[in-house]
Order: sequence, then structure tokens, then C-alpha cells
Amino acid sequence: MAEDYKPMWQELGLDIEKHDALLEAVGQMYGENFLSQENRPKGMEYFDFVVSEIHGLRIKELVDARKAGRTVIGSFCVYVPEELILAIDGISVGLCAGAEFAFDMAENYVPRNTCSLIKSALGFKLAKVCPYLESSDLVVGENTCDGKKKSHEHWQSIIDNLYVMDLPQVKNDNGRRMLLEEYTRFAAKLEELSGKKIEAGKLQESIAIVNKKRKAMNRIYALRNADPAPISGLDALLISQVFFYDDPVRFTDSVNAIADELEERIKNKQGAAAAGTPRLMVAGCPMAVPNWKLPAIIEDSNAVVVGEELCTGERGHEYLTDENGSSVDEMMGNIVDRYMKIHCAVFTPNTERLEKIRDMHDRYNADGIVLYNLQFCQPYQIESGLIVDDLKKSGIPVLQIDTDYSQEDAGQLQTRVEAFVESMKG
Ligand code: BJ8
Repeated sequence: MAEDYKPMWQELGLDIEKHDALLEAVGQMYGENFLSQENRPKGMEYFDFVVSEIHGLRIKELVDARKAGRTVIGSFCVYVPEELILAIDGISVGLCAGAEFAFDMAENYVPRNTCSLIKSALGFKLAKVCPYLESSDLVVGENTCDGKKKSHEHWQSIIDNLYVMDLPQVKNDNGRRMLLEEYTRFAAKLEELSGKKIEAGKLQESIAIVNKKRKAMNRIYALRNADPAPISGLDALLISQVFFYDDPVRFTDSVNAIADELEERIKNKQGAAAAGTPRLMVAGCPMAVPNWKLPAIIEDSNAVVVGEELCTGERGHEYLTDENGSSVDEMMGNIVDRYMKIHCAVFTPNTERLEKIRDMHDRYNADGIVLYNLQFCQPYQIESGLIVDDLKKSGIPVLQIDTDYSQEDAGQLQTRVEAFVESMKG
């Protein structure tokens, strides 16, 4: 019989009734989108289990780890360096939320025309349904887009453990210097919170752990260029989402096991979709759990997603941190260099992202690109105009979709995606 987690959730201060409603909705969506797929890799059973226990076993692990003296750090952005968190023996968890839940409560703080991701994170807190937030010793809010930046001013009055991390917006020497200063300030905060000093040996070990996790992801992503695609876009997205929650060593082993299996599937010409199925890449805003809306629509439209230029995708795990370095200072420099490479639209100019998208399109053998923007996300929506022009000039088919977390436009989106897929066949 499944363990009764209610006492733990109560102790964390969750609203049990609302939390039950959320879990039921997520379970239903998961069944409809994931368990109904055919020809899934066997290794996805691990991820089915992780999702079934996403508010259960993993939270219990966090609670037990805290009792044993470890520190849990929650964050909303891929610019928060997990390497530093592991170096104080801490645990890093992603807090971005992907469901339209308690938006009415969130809209008491931010305007209606705020992106769904920001409203969802606030809604999860205000409705008391996120055990990750409630298990975090520190919640890191990053100054990226205006929406996040200004919503932190509200978060300050809602929680008492917010830490605001400033981030550069330009990739030049000043930007790099600023990121180094911010990461140094963050490292000091982690040391103060945990009472543990970041030592060179432990930092090097932590860099290696996170790199291994990224390398395992990169293996899976590289295998997705095969036709037939060995794994569905939905399953690959799920792995990218779990990347932010799971124990890093266990996660790496599970991802490598799937990569081994995918290699076999490719040898046997076994795919998640038939050979010749139109192949699409998705680029844009992050898709946090349980935001599976767009890949589900694409894969319901006789196409397969073969790559994601998202933070829950290649943008989140592609680059490695240089493991060479004998002092903490040297390794801090390596960490900064790694994170400065990420092509988030909050940077200006961000032309490297255009190159990255074209490069990914070629690497994944994609037939076209779906640009995915959350409504009211200015950085990505504004950058989309440049990307669409660039891709059209390169002769790459592109479809821009601006949407939110609701299902209201699902039918309309399906019609547009189907027409896009049809146009590529001609
Ligand atoms: S590195 S994408 S996680 S900032 S969707 S809240 S940008 S209005 S999430 Fe992001 Fe870090 Fe960049 Fe990735 Fe603002 Fe846009 Fe909303 Fe966004």
C-alpha cells in the first residue's frame, strides 16, 4: 500500500484539500499524456515512478535530509549554480510551476497580463500546494525579466526566506564581473546558511557530479537525431523536467540507462514514432511540470518533437563546467564562464541564440521549428520576431505559438499545428 504522506504535508503547512485537487489533476494529465503513449522506452518506468512520487517520496527525502543537517535551496532559473549548492552538501530543487492553479490569488499581487509561469509560482505559494517551496531553506529569486524582478518585491512580503540574485543582461566583461560577484555573494550566503565552508576538493567533486548529469542528458539529446526518433518529445521533456528535482547521482544513472536503451532501439530501428514522421524542434520559454500542453498537441498531430531549445531542454544542460582548477577562485571563474554561455532572451543582444537554434535544427535533423512563447513574456516574444525572420531567410519552416497554461486554446493550437505539419509534407 502506498505510504500515507498526509501527516508530512500537514507538517509542511500544505492546504490538503487544494493539494489533493492539484495532485488529482496532475495524475489525470499524466495518464492521458504519458501512459497512453505506445512504444515507450522501458527506462521511462523510472520516470513514471518519480512522477507518481513527486510530492511523496522525493519530499520525504528532502525532509529527512534537512533533519540530517542538509540545506535545501529552491530556485526558479537555470542561472542558479547547482555546483555551489552541492559544495555545501546542499540540495537544489526547481520551483517553477507549470499549472494554472490559484491564478485568482496570484492576481491579487500581479496584473492579469503577467506570464503564466510567474502567476503559477505565486499561486502555488498562496494556495499552499507546493511541498518543494515549503521544504526550501532558501528560495532564490533571480533578477531576469521585469516580471520576475518586480514579483520578487511581492514575494518579500509573502515569504521570509527569499534571496534575490542579481544577474547581468549583457554578455561582456562587465556582465561576467557582475556574475562572478553575484555567485561569490551567493556562495557566502550558502556558507552562512549551512555553516559549511566551500572547500576546493568538495567544489571540484560537485562540479563533476553536475557535469555527469549534463553529459547523460547530452547523450539522450544526441540520440534524438535518429529516424525513427527513439524517444518521444513528451518523454524527453519529462526527463528534462525531472533534471531539476531528482537526486543528481540517481538521476544520472537512470538517464544513462535510458541512453543505453535508446542506442539499442536505434540499432533495431525501433522508434517512438514511425520512420518518416515529420520532426519538429521546440524553442522558447521553459515548460515547467506539469506543462505538457504543446508537445502533447504536436505529437497528437502526427509529428514528433526531436529537440527542445528550452531551459527544460538543451539550454538547461548543454554546457559543461571546466573541471580543471586547483583553487576555489579558479573554479568560481570556470562556473561563471559556463553560465555566461546560456542563451536566455533576457540578455541583449542575444544573436548567439539565433545561431544556436539553427545549429540545433541541423543536429536534430528537424523538419521545422515551433517557437513557443508564454503570453506576456516580453523577452521571448520580442526576440521571436528576429528569430522568425532569420529562420525564414534560411528556408527553415517555423510556426510561432504564443499561449498560456489554460486549455482554452488547445483546439485552435491543434488546428494550427496540424496545418503546419501538413505544409511540411508538401
Ligand atoms: S534562463 S528562460 S529560467 S529567466 S517566461 S518568467 S522570462 S516572462 S523563465 Fe527563465 Fe532563467 Fe531565462 Fe530560463 Fe520572465 Fe518570460 Fe515569464 Fe520566464
